[in-house]
Amino acid sequence: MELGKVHLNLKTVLLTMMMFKWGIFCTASSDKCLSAPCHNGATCVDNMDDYACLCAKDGVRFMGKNCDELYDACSFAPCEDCSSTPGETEYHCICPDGLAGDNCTEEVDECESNPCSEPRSLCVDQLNGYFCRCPPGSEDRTAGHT
Ligand SMILES: [Ca+2]
Repeated sequence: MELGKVHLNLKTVLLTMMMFKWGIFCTASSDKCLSAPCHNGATCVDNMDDYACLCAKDGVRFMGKNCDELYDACSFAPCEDCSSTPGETEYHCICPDGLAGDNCTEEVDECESNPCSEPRSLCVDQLNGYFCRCPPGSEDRTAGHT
């Protein structure tokens, strides 16, 4: 009784192994890469029931599921006004007035050029501008309120 059970289990294991070997348990979709869906030198990676294309990283760059669209760096850029050359990874943000930096995140210091003069010598930086005021403790003699 005990011996027969072990024998049956061994047969089941062997049969299962053979079925894998014959490809009975393999799904037809496991060879998605055979049709070479990836373009422009991309590498195809088989998933369970799909494929993924790893686009080539040298030369002209591509994107999209099949790496058949020219890379658009601006679609990943954090700025609204952007320019780029299709196929290249660099982008250029066109910043609104008063902002600067690669991603337009830096505020321009309009006071940097020391635009204020006596008596309103204190420059106060604003977004896209500045104003001049008197230093604390001094009187504004040009304001006309005497
Ligand atoms: Ca500013």
